[in-house]
Parts: sequence; C-alpha cells; structure tokens
Amino acid sequence: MFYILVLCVLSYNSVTECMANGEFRSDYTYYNKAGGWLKLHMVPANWHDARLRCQLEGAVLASPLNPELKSSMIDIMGKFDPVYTGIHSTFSKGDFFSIEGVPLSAIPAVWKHYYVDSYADDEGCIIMRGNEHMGDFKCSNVNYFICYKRADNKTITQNECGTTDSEYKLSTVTGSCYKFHRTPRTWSRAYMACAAEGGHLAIINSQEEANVLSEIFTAIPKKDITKVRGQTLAHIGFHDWNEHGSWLTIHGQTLKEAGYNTWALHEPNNVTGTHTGWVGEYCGSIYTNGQLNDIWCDYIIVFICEKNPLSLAMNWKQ
Ligand SMILES: *[C@@H]1O[C@H](CO)[C@@H](O)[C@H](O)[C@H]1NC(C)=O
Ligand SMILES: *[C@@H]1O[C@H](CO)[C@@H](O)[C@H](O)[C@H]1NC(C)=O
Ligand SMILES: [Ca+2]
Ligand SMILES: [Ca+2]
Repeated sequence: MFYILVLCVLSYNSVTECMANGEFRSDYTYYNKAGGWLKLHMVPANWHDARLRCQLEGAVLASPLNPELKSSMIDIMGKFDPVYTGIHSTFSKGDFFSIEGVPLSAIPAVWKHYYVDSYADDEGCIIMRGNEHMGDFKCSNVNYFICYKRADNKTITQNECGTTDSEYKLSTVTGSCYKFHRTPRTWSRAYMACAAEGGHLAIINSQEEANVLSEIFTAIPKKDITKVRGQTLAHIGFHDWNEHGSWLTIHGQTLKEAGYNTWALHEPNNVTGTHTGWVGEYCGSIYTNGQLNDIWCDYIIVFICEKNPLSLAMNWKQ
C-alpha cells in the first residue's frame, strides 16, 4: 500500500526524528500510481523556462506518458489548468516527442476541441487540460507546469545537505552547503539555478565564509572557467537592486550587515564593456581569492550556490 517506508528514531535530545526512506525533495509529492514524485508549479512560465526549471530541480517537465501518470497529473493540477506537458517539437517542426523521447503517437492523448494544428506554423509545445484534452501552443506563451521524478525502484536518499544532488558539499566551518556551477550563466539564470536546487546564490557572511568560497573556487581547474577580461570570476548573491552604487545581498542586507565587505583592489569599478557596449556593472561576483567585484549582469560566467541543509530536507522533528 505505502511505497515509502517512514523510519522514526529517538535521537539524543529526546525528540522523535522521522526520515522517509526513499524521498526526493520536500516540495515534491509521491504518487503511487505515477511511480514517482510530482510538483505543480503555480507560477506560469514559457515552455523553455518550464523545462529548464524542472531539469534544475532534478526532474523532467511531466508528460502524460501512460494513463496512471496522466491521472496523477490531473489530480495535482487542480484549478491550475492548463499545464504545459514536456511534449514539444522545438528541435524540428512537426516532430513531437516528450522530454524522455516518447513520440506523440505513443502517448494516450485526447484530442477534442484542441488538436495539433501547428497554427501559424509556430506552435511547437503541447498543453493538457484538467479534462484530458490536449493541444499545441506557441512555446513563448506562459502556462502552469508539472515536474516529474520517476522512482525507478531505486531508493533515493538525501545527503547531509538535504538534497539528492551530490555536488552540494557541507562546510563544517559555516554549516552551509555549497555547489560550484561550472556551466556558466547570466546572473539572473544563475539565481534561478540556485533557487531550483533549494538554495540561493552564495551570500558571504564572514571572512571565514569568504575563505571557504575561495578554497572551492581555487580548487576548480582554471581551464574549466570562463575568463572575464583575463580575470576569473563567479557570480554570487549580491546586487545593486537597480539603486546604482548601493549594494545589498539578495536577502536585503547591506554587505556590512551581512558580515563581509571586502572589495578587491579598484573595485567596484563599474566598467563599460568596450566590445559588448554593456554599460554599468550592477551584479555581484567574487574573484578566486574571495574578494568582491561588480560585474555585468548579462555576463555569462560560473557561479556558486549556497544551501541550508534543512531546505528540501525530508527529516523533521516533532
Ligand atoms: C520495479 O519493480 C517492479 C516490482 O518488483 C517490477 O515489476 C518492475 O519491472 C520494476 N521496474 C523497473 C523499472 O525496474
Ligand atoms: C555606472 O556607469 C553607468 C554608465 O556610465 C552610469 O550610468 C551609472 O550611474 C554608473 N553607476 C555608478 C554607481 O557609478
Ligand atoms: Ca552564507
Ligand atoms: Ca568590476
């Protein structure tokens, strides 16, 4: 009946700690009939962002691949109707597949008032309604969406960072977990990636934490890192919040209040990119030595996420 085994142990401080064995993330719900976890995203997104957000969460943009999964999707959808499915033809017009590669013809779809008509030649993404009806939409439209993580019969366990993502490592110095992202992104997309992982762009709260980030950054082979004007930089969690010259962390504190205010020599220097024409550096980054730098927000560089081990964690105290 119950797929998930819940283990409870009496811990040293006499509170009962329970851990669901085989849990993915606390923001996902296990659906027995779907054979996996689902999460409804109630903030609509265009299809490409929906797909990326599911991927960054460690899941896939859900498609009604079989009647059980479809029924679970309709259950979780509720009034957030319609949802994007993972079925798309964004690689080649007319070739519709789910993210997993299942062709549209193999999907138990109901075509009634909607159908795949490729209207105006630019409808490459499939939505589903609560009444099972499906149709194709322009991928730039925004819709609700559902992410799916198949259970695969394997026991999925969270690590000490409260995530199934093994790239998060706990620092005993700060009590936070960190992940260095080698895939470069703009500051805003970096923010999105960290948020999807249950964390945030790293916020430096002490010289000790700056040293921890510097150690992580220094350990990455230089050849793996995009250089900016000959310098190696990573996005972190501070920004001028469009009040040019006044820097706050992404959690709203001044750098001084947050506990670390050490700019690199000659920074912030608000450079204008002579080649790119980019004006003003309004986003936060660090050099490998952990010192602060202002950077163009659209500059695509590596970044560091920080995560509280309790965010997304499945064990709780009562
Ligand atoms: C999962 O386990 C069930 C029951 O043991 C089995 O029938 C099924 O084939 C397994 N699925 C996978 C993907 O291994
Ligand atoms: C940064 O440079 C831009 C372009 O010259 C300017 O508009 C802006 O006010 C500058 N910001 C600061 C804080 O000096
Ligand atoms: Ca921190
Ligand atoms: Ca700068």
